[in-house]
Amino acid sequence: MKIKRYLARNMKEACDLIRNDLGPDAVIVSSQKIRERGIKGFFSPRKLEVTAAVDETEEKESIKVSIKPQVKDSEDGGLKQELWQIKELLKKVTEKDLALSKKENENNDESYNLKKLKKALTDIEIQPDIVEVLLQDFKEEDYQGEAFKEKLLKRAASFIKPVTRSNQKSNILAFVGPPGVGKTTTLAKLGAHFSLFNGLDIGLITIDTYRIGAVQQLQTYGDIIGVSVDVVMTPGEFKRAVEKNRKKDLVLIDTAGRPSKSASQISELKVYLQAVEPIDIYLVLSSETKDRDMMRMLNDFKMLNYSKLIFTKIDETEALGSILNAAYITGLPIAYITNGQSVPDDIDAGSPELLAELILGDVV
Ligand SMILES: Nc1nc2c(ncn2[C@@H]2O[C@H](COP(=O)(O)OP(=O)(O)OP(=O)(O)O)[C@@H](O)[C@H]2O)c(=O)[nH]1
Ligand SMILES: [Mg+2]
Repeated sequence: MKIKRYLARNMKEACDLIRNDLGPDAVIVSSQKIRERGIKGFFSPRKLEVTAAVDETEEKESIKVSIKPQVKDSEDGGLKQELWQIKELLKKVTEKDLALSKKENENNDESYNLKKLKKALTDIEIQPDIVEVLLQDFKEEDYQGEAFKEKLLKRAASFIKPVTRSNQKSNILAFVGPPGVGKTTTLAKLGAHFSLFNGLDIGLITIDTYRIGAVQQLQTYGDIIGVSVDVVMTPGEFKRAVEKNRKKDLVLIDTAGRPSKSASQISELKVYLQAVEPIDIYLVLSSETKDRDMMRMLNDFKMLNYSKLIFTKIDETEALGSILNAAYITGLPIAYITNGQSVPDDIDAGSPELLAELILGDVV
């Protein structure tokens, strides 16, 4: 076997060279484009390097045109040869391989549905770990349709604890939380409901002498409901005001908004609230709050021993997942949700089923 390397500008020129040199029996073993060595090669066009071989023992007549099938006397002959090899390889793909790849595609479709669902759930700010628990034990084929929706809503509702007689500690309720979340408005909505519609005897107390206009704000609501408001400046006054109102059906206590990062301001409030026992403390949070901040607030207000949650402003956001996170992580009941500024209308009891529908209704 004689093997030789040729440099040419194109395949036609290479074939001519090979035919002239090795004769018509030669076959091309390989071909590649290269640059000639040295500075001259760097600046000149790339050349074609072709390796050809001829078996000197074979009868010349029998393999006359063995060069021909591999190159068609043109520069793209090498490419055509490669295409032919690829075609041959493709032919070797068996039925089994095809069936396998079809199955793989189907699986990808399924996980695509699951991915889409998970993304939709995390987009409304449900934490990824809670999404996993939410979808636990569902089957791939379940991820769509009415039956799935029903099951998912049921599962989400099971994460939310309802308010029951057994978890109502007291008829004295204090509303605490960060500034501006809607504590006073929510208190007024409840006061008006229980007083005007349920005929209960209501007491109103405020320990918010911090913000200008806060007392006046509650006073206005008190006038509408038809009850006076006790304004207290010290823990001692607070205790006495509660004692004075204790016989009432319901005593609602307004507090100054405390920034959750300010442990000292929350501690000040704690001194007041500790003066009264038993007391049910409701942490009021705005559902507009980012989940990460919401988690921090739940933590920062822990020192007040709140036992129920209220979420306001659900009319202001489409991503209500953090409500589900809060319910799941704290295990505390969601007493109320509010959905507007109108007193007393825009408030609802936070029933688990209603909340599940509100949170997930648009996703599934
Ligand atoms: N859109 C909407 N606005 C609300 C809701 N609840 C309260 N607000 C508005 O939120 C603003 C603040 O409400 P407040 O009740 O004064 O809030 P707060 O928590 O008592 O505020 P501070 O006492 O200053 O901490 C007011 O403009 C309310 O009308 C609600 O559910 N939806
Ligand atoms: Mg207020």
